[in-house]
Amino acid sequence: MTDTRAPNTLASATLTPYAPHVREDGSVQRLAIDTIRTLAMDAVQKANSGHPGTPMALAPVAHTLWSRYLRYDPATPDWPNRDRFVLSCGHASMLLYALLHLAGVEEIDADGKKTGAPAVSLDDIKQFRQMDSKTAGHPEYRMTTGVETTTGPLGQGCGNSVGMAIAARWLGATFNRDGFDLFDHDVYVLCSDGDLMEGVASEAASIAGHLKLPNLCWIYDSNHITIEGETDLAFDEDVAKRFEAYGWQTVTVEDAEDVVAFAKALDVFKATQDKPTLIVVKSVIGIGFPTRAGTHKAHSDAPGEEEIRGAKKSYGWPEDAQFLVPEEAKAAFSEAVAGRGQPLREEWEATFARYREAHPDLAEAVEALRQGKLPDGWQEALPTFEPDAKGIASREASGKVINAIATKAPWLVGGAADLSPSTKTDVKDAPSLEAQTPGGRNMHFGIREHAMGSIANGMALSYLRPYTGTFMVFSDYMRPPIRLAAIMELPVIFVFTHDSIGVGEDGPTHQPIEHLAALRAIPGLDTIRPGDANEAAVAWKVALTHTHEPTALIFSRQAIPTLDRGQYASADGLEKGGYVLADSDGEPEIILIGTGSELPLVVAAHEKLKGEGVKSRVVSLPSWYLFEKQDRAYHDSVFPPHIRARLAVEQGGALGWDRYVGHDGATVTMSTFGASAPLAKLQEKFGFTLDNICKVARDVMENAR
Ligand SMILES: Cc1ncc(C[n+]2csc(CCOP(=O)(O)OP(=O)(O)O)c2C)c(N)n1
Ligand SMILES: [Mg+2]
Repeated sequence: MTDTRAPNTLASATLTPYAPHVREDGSVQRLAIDTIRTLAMDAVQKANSGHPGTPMALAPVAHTLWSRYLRYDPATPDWPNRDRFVLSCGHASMLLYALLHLAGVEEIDADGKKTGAPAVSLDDIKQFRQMDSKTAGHPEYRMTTGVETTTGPLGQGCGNSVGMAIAARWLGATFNRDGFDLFDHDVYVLCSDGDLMEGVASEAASIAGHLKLPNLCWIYDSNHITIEGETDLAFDEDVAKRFEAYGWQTVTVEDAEDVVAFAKALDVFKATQDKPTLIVVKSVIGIGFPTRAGTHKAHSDAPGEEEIRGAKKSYGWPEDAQFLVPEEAKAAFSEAVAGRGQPLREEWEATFARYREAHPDLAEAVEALRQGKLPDGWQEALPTFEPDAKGIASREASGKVINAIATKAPWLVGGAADLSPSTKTDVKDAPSLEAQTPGGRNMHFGIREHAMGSIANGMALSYLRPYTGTFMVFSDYMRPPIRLAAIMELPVIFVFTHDSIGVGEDGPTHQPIEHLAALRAIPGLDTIRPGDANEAAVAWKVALTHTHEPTALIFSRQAIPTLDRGQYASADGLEKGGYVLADSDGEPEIILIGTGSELPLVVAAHEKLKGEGVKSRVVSLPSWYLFEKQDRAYHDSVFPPHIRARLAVEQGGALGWDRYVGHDGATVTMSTFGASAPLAKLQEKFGFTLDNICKVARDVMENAR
C-alpha cells in the first residue's frame, strides 16, 4: 500500500508556546485544557469515585492531539476514515468524556442515525458513573458515541489499537485505487504505566513492530505512579529502549505541559513511514493539587474540596465554580477539531461518490462492510458433507468451510497463534498479512494468544470479520478479550481446536476440561461445539450470521464420523442450539445428549440400545447459548419435562449439565484432568466407550423409575 496519509498541515510553530509549568498564559487553548481538568475533578468529586489525576495530567496532550492532529468530524463520528483515538487507560475516562463534550461530538444511535443530542452533554458529565448514564466508570463502546472501544482492563486498548491499525492498512490495500484514497487513517492511543506493564500490550507492540505499522501511535503517560505508589516498586525498565527493540520509533517529551514539544513528537510520528511510534510523555499526575500532585493519592477517589480548590487556584480558575465550561473554550476547541475534520470528511464523501461511479463493485463492498454485512450469496458457498463412517475431524471440516467461503467473504480475515497447520484456519493460496502485504488475509499472530484476541477485537471495531485460531486449552490465555468482545457485542469468531482429551498423547496440559464451562459462562458469547462435519458448516454459518455476538467455535482434533442426515435429522437444527437428532418409535425411555466428538458415540449407543429394545432419543446440543434463546414450547419438545431419565456425554467437565439432565439424570464427563496416552486408551479410562455409555444409560433409567 502506498502511504497516502495527509501531511501535517499545522506546523508546530503555530502553537501557542507555553513555558513548562506556567499555567496561566491566558490563551483559549489553556482555558480548554483547564476546563478538561476541572470537569474531571468536579465529576469525580460529585460521583465520589473515579480517577481525576490522569485526566488532569494528560489534558494538554489530549487537547493538542485533538485540536491539531486528529482527523475527526464531531458531526459525523462514524466517518469510516476518521483517525481513531483509544484511551487504553480507561480509568481516565473523564478525559475522554470531557473531550467528547468540548468537541461537540454528536450522538448517533445503533442504526447510525443522529439523535440530535450531544454524545456527552454537561448533564451527562454531572451523571458520571451513575446508573444508565452515558458516562460509565470506564468508557463503554456502544454506550457512548465517540468511544471507539471499551477500555478499563489495562493493556486491552493497546491490543485493540494494533487490530485497528492492521484493519486500516488492510482496508487501504484492498479498496484504495489511483485517485481514491479511501482508507488512510491513523490510530492514536493514550496508555499508562499499567498498560505497558501488561503482557498483552507487550505482545501487541511486538507484532506491531514486526508489521511496521506506520499508522499507529501510542502516547505513554510516564508519570511514575501506579496505585500502590511509585513505579519503582515494580517497574523500572527503560520502556523506550524496549520499544526500540520491538522496532518502534520512540520520542520522549520531558513535560506533558510542553505542548510544543508534544506537537513536535506528533510531527515525528506523521513523518515516520516505516514503523509505529511511541511517544513517552513525562507527566505529573493530579497536576495542580496542593498535596496530592505527583503522588498515588491523585490516581483515584474524590480528591476533596480543599485539593480541588487548590488546584483550581493554581490554574487561575474561579475556586467556587463547578462544572464550569467557558463558552469560548468549547467554541475554540470544537471549531479546531471540526475545522480540520469536517472538510476532510466532506472531501472523503465526494471521493466516495466518484469511487462509486468508477468502482461500483468495490463501493458496494465498502457499503456492506460498513453495515457489518458480508456480500450477498456467501451462504451459497457453504459446503455439505457426505455420510462417512470414518469421517473427518471437525477442525478439518472447519478448514474446508473457511476455504469454501473465503472468496465470497473477502473481509473474513484471520489466522492462528502459530498453529494454523493444526487449527486449519489458513485460506489456501492466499497471501499472508505481512508488512509488505497489508492486504493479505492469513494473519500470523505469532504465539501471542492474548494479543490475538485483543487485536481481533480491534479489527472487528474497524469493519473486518476477524477470526482467530489456537488450541482450546489456550482459550484461558484469551479470556479477557473474549469477554470484552462479548461486552462490546463484536462478532469476532474465536476458533478453538483440539477440544478435549481427544488431544491424546499431549496429555493433561493440552487437554481442555473446564474450558467449555468457562466459555459457556460468558454472557453473550455463543459457544458452539459441532458434532460432525455438517454441524461444523452450520456452526460457521451461524457465527457469520451473528452481528452482535462473538462466537467460540469448538472443533475436534480427531476424526468424527459424518452422520447420515438422511437417516438422522438435518444439521440445520444447530441453528436452534439443540435439536432431536434421532428418536424412538413412541415415547422415549431416556434422552441421550451429546455434543462434539461425543455425538456419534451417543448415536451409536442409541442404535445399540434400540437393538436391545430400549427406546431412546438423541439430542444434539452444540450451543447452549442458542438453545436458551428458544421458547419454552421448543425446549419442552426437545426435553419433555416428564422424561427424567437423561444422560449427557461430553469430554469436558460436568459443570452446568445439571441444567439439562436434571436431578434424576447423569453425565459421562470429566471430573479430573486427562492423561498422556493414545486416544483409545483415554476413552477407555474415562468411560467414553459404547459399553459404558449404554451401561450408564440403563442405570439412569433404573434410577429414574
Ligand atoms: C488488567 C488490570 N489490572 C488492574 C487494574 C486496576 N487498576 C486500575 S488503574 C491501575 C494502575 C494505575 O497505574 P497507571 O496505569 O500508571 O495509571 P495512572 O494512575 O498513572 O493513571 C490498576 C492496577 C485494571 N484496571 N486492569
Ligand atoms: Mg502511572
